Amino acid sequence: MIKEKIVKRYRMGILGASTVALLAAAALGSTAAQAQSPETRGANKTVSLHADLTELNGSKAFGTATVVVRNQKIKHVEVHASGLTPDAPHAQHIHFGKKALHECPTLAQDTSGNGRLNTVEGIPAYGPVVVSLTTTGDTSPASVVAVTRFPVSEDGSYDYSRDNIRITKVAGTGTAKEIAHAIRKGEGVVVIHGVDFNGNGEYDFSQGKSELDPTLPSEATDPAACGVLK
Ligand SMILES: [Cu+2]
Repeated sequence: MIKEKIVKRYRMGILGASTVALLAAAALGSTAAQAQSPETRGANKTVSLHADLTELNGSKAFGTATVVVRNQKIKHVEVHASGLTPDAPHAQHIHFGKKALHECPTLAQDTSGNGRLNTVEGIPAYGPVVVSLTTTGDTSPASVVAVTRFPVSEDGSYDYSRDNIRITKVAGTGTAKEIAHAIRKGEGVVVIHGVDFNGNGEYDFSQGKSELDPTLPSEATDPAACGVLK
């Protein structure tokens, strides 16, 4: 009789423990589905991503970016930025590289040792341009320095939004499908460019020519803010 009771208690104990385990598993499952970790959401076709943009090159710029990716299209993108060089155009892109770190660079990537990061020095961290976030017209990497079609910072701020940007194939980086998948996985990086290093109120050649386009000052293309789309 005593033995039976002990066995019964033992069985109940096992049952109790396994019930708790099942409930815990169910709770974990639903949390994972809601949170959509970067690993699991690559399988989904529509994903919303967010980036907190923080300064590069001591620009004091900051902001946020939101991107909704569906299949090979950016259904919607918003960038809100402040603290930028005022009344100047700011090139902005989504960067991604297969071999990149999918991170924002630091001054450790200043390979030239001149104390500032240019756009090319940031490529090991954020990769090449895959989408140009222009206000009108082409949005491919071909528009990387289309300065007349990027947002202008009224008093250092701007609010940008655009719908239905088709992601394109980028030679040496991937197909549209691969790039869209990488962005959904959390490997895309938003970069805003344009830093008035000498504070004279305009982009000038005080820091030399842009490595992207020698007709432009380096100040016009050096990275000012950056954030990883997660
Ligand atoms: Cu860029």
